Amino acid sequence: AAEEALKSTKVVFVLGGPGSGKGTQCKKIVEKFGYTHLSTGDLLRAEVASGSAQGKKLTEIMEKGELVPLETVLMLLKDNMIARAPNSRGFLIDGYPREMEQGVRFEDEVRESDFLLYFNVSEETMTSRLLGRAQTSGRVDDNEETIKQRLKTFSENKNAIMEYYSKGNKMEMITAEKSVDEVFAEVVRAFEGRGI
Ligand code: B4P
Repeated sequence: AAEEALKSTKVVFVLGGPGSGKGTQCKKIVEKFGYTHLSTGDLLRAEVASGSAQGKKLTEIMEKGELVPLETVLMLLKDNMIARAPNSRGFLIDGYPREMEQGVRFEDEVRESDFLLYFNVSEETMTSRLLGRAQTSGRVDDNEETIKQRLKTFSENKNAIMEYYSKGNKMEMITAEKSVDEVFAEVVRAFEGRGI
């Protein structure tokens, strides 16, 4: 029944480079539209915090700014979606797909996405936001060296992903350079334009 519930829900992918404001905007979307927010980064950090053997491997990968294996992320997502589907009117899948193959596998094994929200912002802005957050976040990946690598990983994958979703008329591009509230106004327009 839970797997059935997934079929009738909505799925919005939320993508952007590290520090583009994905997590920040998702919190606001939840307040306004009541969606269920699942951040793959948060799910992975929770796995790390659980102290499992798998968690240790994940830390090493995240410290290097690389992508963790697709199977790991997809399984975490799927389990969480099934658990929460009965009480959800739709899902915001934040930080996913980070490589083309993640999107393809998700749509095969879970369900089709409704659209992809893409936060477009310059590398300079992303770097300065992440360095700002580094002062208080305690995250192993918020340091200059890892930020460089995260930006590189992102730029290697983004074109294929954007091309795929824009071809299917499924991409909503948001200019994310401005303040949190100004960016959110654009996000609201995108959601309303999609009839949500
Ligand atoms: P994430 O947790 O997704 O980290 P992130 O890209 O930095 O995004 P986050 O949502 O936290 O930050 P935001 O931009 O909102 O990923 C971490 C790592 O996990 C990855 O490197 C990878 O190793 C692994 N991973 C995650 N998903 C994966 C997947 N699908 N497959 C494989 N591996 C995966 O905010 C950043 C800062 O900017 C904040 O301090 C915020 O306050 C500030 N900010 C936001 N909007 C602003 C604005 N408009 N103006 C000024 N500041 C703003």
